[in-house]
Amino acid sequence: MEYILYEQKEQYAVLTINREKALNALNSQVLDELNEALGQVNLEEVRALVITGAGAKSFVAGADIGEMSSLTKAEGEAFGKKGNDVFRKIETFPIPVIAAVNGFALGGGCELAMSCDIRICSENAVFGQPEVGLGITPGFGGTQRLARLVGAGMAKQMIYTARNIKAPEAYRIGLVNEVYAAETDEAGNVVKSAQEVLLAAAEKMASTIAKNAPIAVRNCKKAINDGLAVDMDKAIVIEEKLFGDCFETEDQKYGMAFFLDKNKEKVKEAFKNK
Ligand code: DAK
Repeated sequence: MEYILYEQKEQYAVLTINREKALNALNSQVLDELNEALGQVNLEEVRALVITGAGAKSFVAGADIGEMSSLTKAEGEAFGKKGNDVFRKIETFPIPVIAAVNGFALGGGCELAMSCDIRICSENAVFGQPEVGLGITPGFGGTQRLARLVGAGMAKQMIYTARNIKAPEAYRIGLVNEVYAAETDEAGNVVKSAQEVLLAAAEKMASTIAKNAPIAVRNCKKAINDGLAVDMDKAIVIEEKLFGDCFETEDQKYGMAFFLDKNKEKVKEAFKNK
């Protein structure tokens, strides 16, 4: 693939959008390759996925404006569907997906981050939905996911004004869970860039998730996503079913046996090859 780097690191993987010259803007090829790369994730082994952008300047600076500029209505709709399909694939991906936002996350870039389960960012990150300034509406789910994440009032303000926000404001409104700064020594020299600190944190989170029972983690993602789409009476039923689904699995038997049995080594040994 030309624009996607993918590295599996034991039980988690890092997917990098690698089109640094254009600040990782999403053209059709990037979207196609992203779709293909997701299809190739080994879900037998990988339990959490980190998505980031190449370089320290940009996560994804949006959909490719050059490519979009000459689209007809029909082509625009097809392009929107391509993006929506791949973002929805991320949102409903069986395992948790963490967006490590290392710089600009504008338009389609902000929308890509919002289709992930969790967003963390570097101190130089910038978020925004600048589409109305370009004569279009956010087309990859921005009007829907931003409103759900930060509330309708704040989403409307960001979308109508097309104003970009920096990392501290994104943190304040709940668009990101954490902001990471560069590490400096006593003299103030940078010993680790914010991007390095961010990626290390994203990988640590992915690895922590990967240590937990995989069926339970997957079912939690599904319960939260599916439950949010319906009213509470239906949501509780969704939770009940996914809760019940965990029973009789090796994960559940091991997790509970490990807690209950005083002889932890015996339990580990008994479940070693399961
Ligand atoms: N598309 C294409 N190229 C881009 C790009 C983009 N979104 N963003 C940056 N680049 C390219 C620049 O053209 C430049 O290329 P060269 O001139 O070097 O060839 C290179 O990346 C470096 O960018 P700059 O020279 O501009 O770098 P600066 O540091 O000066 O500025 C910036 C960085 C991020 C502030 C600036 O590049 C910028 O404003 N970029 C555009 C950001 C933006 O407006 N993004 C939103 C795009 S709209 C839909 C589906 C989806 C969408 C809409 C509808 N349908 C339903 C059909 C989504 C829309 C969007 O995402």
